[in-house]
Amino acid sequence: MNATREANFDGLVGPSHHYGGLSYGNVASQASGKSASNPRQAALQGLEKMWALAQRGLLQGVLPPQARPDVGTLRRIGFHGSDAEVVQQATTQAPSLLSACASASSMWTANAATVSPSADSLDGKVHFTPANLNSKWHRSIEHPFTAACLRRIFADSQHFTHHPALPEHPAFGDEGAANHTRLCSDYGAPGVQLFVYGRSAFGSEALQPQRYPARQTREACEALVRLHRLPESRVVLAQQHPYAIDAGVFHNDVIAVGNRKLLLLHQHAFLNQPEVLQQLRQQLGEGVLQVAQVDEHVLPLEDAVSSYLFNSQLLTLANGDTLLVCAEECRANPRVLDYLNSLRGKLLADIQCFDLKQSMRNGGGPACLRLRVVLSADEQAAVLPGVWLTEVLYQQLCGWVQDHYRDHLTEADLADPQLLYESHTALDQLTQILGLGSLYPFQQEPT
Ligand code: SUG
Repeated sequence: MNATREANFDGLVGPSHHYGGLSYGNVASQASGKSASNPRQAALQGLEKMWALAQRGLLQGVLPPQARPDVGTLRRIGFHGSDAEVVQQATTQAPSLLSACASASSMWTANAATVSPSADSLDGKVHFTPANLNSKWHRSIEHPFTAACLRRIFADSQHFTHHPALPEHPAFGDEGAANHTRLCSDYGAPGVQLFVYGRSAFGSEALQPQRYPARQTREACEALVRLHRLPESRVVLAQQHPYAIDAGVFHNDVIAVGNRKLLLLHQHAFLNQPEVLQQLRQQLGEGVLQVAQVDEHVLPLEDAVSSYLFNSQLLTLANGDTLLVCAEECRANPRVLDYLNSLRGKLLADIQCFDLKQSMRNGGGPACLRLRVVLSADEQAAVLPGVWLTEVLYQQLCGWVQDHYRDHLTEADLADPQLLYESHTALDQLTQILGLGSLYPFQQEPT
């Protein structure tokens, strides 16, 4: 029996979850901007998905939210005094900066890092590189905590290698696993890693997006391949289709999802798509890759973006069957539903839908909420045990959310220093629940 499995580490939604309209090019974030959110419901929706998947026998982990508002960053840009004074000054002088520093965006852990399994790396280690996320300021402040958190959870240097985030310059724009797909015949066997970029910093793509920014660069992908010690013969680099970016596909995981041998994607996922697919087929070996391509006339890009079909999770159940986990929005769209029903019983053994509206309204579907980490049995045993979702932990976390989270939050509420204190109290308790030890800056310095 092969004990190597894929674990999904979902981000717990933080207490300051709100709609800041912060992500230009992410149509849901732009459309929801300034409306009221419900952080409690958001966190519970995420936990419900995690627990449902754990109950299906999948390896499910939890990653903690970041401390927000990020008073350290607000101090770095000149606000000063006590935490309450910092928040108060930012409220009056620069409310949009306060909103950015209060974003709960670390919940989308598909953007936390790029992870390569040990079966693929030449040195036999699991490699982690936190994403610098430098295309959006509110996300560019995530990586220092992400790095600390991943180092704490995957601490054993015999198995895990941690790299710092790539240089913080647009030339190395890196959005993490959202633009990275690993395909393989079996989790424990060497796989092929597909890295997707939207632009080259030093090259010149003939075709570029015209409307929305391309977040990931080719240079970042190449750096990750080198850092993670991946053999060139098992790596494919592909340019995301500029039309897709302009239609609101700001990450590749909004237009393609792959797991093991199966790649589900839209016709306009990549530029030169037939060549990309041919390269993948060649590298994986004859007859391994199964491609389910959805053409524009079956499912226009607009429906793909509004339903987030391709932001589904493809998961392998214990009996080898494939489960597709999608957002409720897929069931509500007749074209998507027809398409999904056509796959049921063929490529997909089962389909499970979740209500993730709180996250979806900021452009985060099921796959955005999780970071995949393929782990051998020894590597699984080396993970900090408190982050694995058990029934006890699930109940504890639901109670913790009920105790500490508000059920209504607008941008105006970010001005309330009480929100920051509530959040610190909650996160302090969370580190105890998960057995993380002191991890947050507010736990280390007097405030
Ligand atoms: O980076 N939204 C996130 C959504 C990330 C989704 N992740 C993946 N596709 N993997 C983003 O655009 C919106 C925050 C706001 O507007 O309040 C935001 O950051």
